[in-house]
Amino acid sequence: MSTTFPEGFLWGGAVAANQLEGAYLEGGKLPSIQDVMPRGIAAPPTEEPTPDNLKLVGIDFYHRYEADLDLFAEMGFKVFRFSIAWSRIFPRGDEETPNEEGLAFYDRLIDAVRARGMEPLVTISHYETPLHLAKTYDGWVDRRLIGFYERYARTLFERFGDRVRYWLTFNEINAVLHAPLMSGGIWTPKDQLSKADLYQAIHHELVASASVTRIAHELNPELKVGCMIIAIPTYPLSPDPADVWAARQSEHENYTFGDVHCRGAYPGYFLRKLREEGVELHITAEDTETLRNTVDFVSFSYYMSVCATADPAKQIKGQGNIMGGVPNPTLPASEWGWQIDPLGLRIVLNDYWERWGKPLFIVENGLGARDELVEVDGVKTVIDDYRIDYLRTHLIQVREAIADGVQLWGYTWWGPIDVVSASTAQLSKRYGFIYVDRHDDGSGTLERYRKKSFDAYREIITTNGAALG
Ligand code: BGP
Repeated sequence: MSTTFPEGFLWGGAVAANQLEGAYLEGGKLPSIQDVMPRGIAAPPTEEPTPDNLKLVGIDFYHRYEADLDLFAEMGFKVFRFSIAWSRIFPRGDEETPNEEGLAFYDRLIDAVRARGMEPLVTISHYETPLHLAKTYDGWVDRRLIGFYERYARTLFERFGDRVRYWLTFNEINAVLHAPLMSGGIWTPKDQLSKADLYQAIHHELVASASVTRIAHELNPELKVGCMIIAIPTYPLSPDPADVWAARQSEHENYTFGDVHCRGAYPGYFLRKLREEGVELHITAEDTETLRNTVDFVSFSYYMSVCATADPAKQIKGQGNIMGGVPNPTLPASEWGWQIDPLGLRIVLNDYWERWGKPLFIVENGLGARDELVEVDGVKTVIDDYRIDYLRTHLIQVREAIADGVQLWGYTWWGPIDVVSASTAQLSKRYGFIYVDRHDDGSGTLERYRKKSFDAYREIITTNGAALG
């Protein structure tokens, strides 16, 4: 069967500053929340950065990006998604003027990306709120974050808007429901955080997202601004209508974010939930007006699906899955308990397209696995057939969805080079087509090696998907 990927489809890879740059205090940068999260979301943060935190060095992308971009170009990337570390631009977050050294670093990075024929796709905030904003303001619980974020985003649009067309406002914005510190910079421990504060923080982020969408369009109508959500299709555990409704309610939790971004107002089911939980959000008339600035496209990450049930006896939480949900008895799982469901990606693509009618962009998809570096004909590599299989089976479903009529702009694999994991802060949870010699104990040379999947992805890209067969 011949390829059905459209001409100009944006193939590529995605990373986040805090997971690969390292250089956590260079160029005027101050710590972000990630620099005090040595165990990811598996343990509370530390007061100060500690040497066991792998993110302080990352994979040293800050100093090695030229060579890494060469490898991405060798695979044929048409797009490279990365984030800008807020704490490089506004080190504390609440300054009046940006840090020129930070801006200059991203000038160089963006130019290097474009020089290799790749389109930059920039995440403005990817789980890396400046630490000062978290500790002093309790992150997005405080309304003043809207103003700080607007200033930060405007600075980026003004500086880079001539070279960066695609922007994402918040990585996986719905993750704040489950990981308030990582996602919302909220310093109050999760078990002490009130529903009212959590929803108020969500409201502030949604207003900020809409506001900078407007700013971007005012500055340059050519800019394309998207939201970014975790797509996690939720299936009923049984055909019992009560389970079907439980699944729908869980989908609603995540739909809320896309509904506001695409329709410009809160959906009725969310307002009902607030009423029932006794939460009264502080929404100004100006907020309501601002929310009307809807996004140009919807981007999402997709790793797995889950199930839901109304039966309390069957409410088992899947291992390693940050969004909760009951494991699906019909699916295999990764070593970290993330269930593998290629068809779920076709389901999500159809669902989002039908629901919102906006162009879609898959900005994360991938498999975290333990890899073994071996030598084949004198060359060090990893025989990662499991990763190739994940890639191929998911892309085949993407192709099906495109044939179903879904408008999809592109696909960026998560972590095309091994990076530090967001949820566990390990390096042993590898996603890359490129192996990085660095380990959980901090040892390693940081050398890079092409895995078997490197060639597989290159072939898929260079044939615009025809190599999928
Ligand atoms: C998403 C994040 C990424 C990334 C990915 C894989 O939730 O946006 O930052 O890390 O998941 O997750 P992990 O690194 O926890 O395996």
